Amino acid sequence: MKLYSNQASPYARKVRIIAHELGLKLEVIDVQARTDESLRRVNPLKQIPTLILDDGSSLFDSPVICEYLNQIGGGKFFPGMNIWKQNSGRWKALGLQALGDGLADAAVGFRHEITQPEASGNPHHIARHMATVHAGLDALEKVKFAKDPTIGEISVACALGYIDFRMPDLDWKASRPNLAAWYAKFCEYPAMKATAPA
Ligand SMILES: N[C@@H](CCC(=O)N[C@@H](CS)C(=O)NCC(=O)O)C(=O)O
Repeated sequence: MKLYSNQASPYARKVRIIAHELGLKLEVIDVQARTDESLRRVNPLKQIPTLILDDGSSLFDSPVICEYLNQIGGGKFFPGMNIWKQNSGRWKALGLQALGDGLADAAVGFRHEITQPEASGNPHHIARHMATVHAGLDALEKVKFAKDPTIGEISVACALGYIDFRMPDLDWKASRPNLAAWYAKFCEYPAMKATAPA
């Protein structure tokens, strides 16, 4: 399987973490999604991550690719049914994934605005993205994370890694001590170290 990816992408990092954890070999092709038109041949949305299966078909976006790899690799990152509380673990994990991905969307959107060729970007968009980043972090400060990481925990960690990489001046940790402590511990996983943004 081939993965169109980028070392800085929080979404592609989710996929690389799952593959690393499950011992799945991926041929990783690094691309600049914003400018590389050839990506559109395999993904009409021209986005990474895009996974090319051995039969040549393509899968996107990160939640779909992660669940696919989890299934073929026999992983436990997407909890299933629970006979006492149907689907509770699953919805918690998927809900947390949505929050983590949404936080990444706002941080990526912010970065996109401030790196516009016109230099300053749209102040309304910048303010909206920044408000979402702060609200997302505040919501995560109250979350009780699972001991055995699910796709939810992985998505949140990838979003936080992207924020630290691309928004280094955002001092989010001092006012969110629970989240900061959880994240520091999570960063110790070998899969996190092997996939750090660059
Ligand atoms: N919801 C998508 C988001 C993917 C995404 O936005 N990727 C960015 C890179 S970090 C991208 O490909 N941007 C290029 C573009 O949209 O033109 C996912 O989870 O995979």
